[in-house]
Amino acid sequence: MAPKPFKPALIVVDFQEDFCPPNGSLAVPNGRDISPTVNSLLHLPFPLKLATRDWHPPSHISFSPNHPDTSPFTSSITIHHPTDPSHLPYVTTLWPAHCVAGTPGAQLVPELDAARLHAVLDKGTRPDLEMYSAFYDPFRVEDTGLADRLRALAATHVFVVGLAADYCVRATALHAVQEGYVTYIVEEGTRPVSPEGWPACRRELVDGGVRMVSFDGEEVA
Ligand code: VGL
Ligand code: ZN
Repeated sequence: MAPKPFKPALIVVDFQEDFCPPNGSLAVPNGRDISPTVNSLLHLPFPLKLATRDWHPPSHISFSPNHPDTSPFTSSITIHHPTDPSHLPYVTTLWPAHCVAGTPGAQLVPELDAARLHAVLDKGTRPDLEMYSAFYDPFRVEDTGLADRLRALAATHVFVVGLAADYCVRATALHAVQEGYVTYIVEEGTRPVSPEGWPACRRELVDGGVRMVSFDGEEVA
């Protein structure tokens, strides 16, 4: 059988004000520095270029202030399936309030060349679920439609960049592998919340089938 034609998709995850210094409520160290790499990739002829936004209601379950006697970054919470108790619950970290739908902190950063995107997908819109992946939450209750879009395109390869490397980029890349795509994270196009933990996380991603690559193309102005 002839090999499938090369159809790469680019996914820019959560490149939003709240994940960037200096004012983001959940600023990723040096998060804004990914913009030259992300924009260079956006200038390449990917047949599909998408961005996601973390887009939470104020009551979101991942916000530490919504849970008495908890602290962001160190406390965690158990999340149950909204209707079906046969699903295994999952434990997840609590964060400062961030990316509240419609607020300045939830906007895509102005450095991002958003005019080159085909679409922006919102995620984490339900108050009762955490959702790191650009595809779906761990129970697959909330689905952005990304998997359907990739199938409709007959995509073969998925390139992931954005914030944060160790949370939403990680989860998105692992789901892309599971969905059957040859999956890359372009390293200069992402930054982790926790630089200390990144080497171990990076190894885990490689072991999970994600290809870590470096971008050495020209930077765009
Ligand atoms: C993210 C923590 C909480 C991310 C989103 O985009 O990586 N991290 N919500
Ligand atoms: Zn979030």
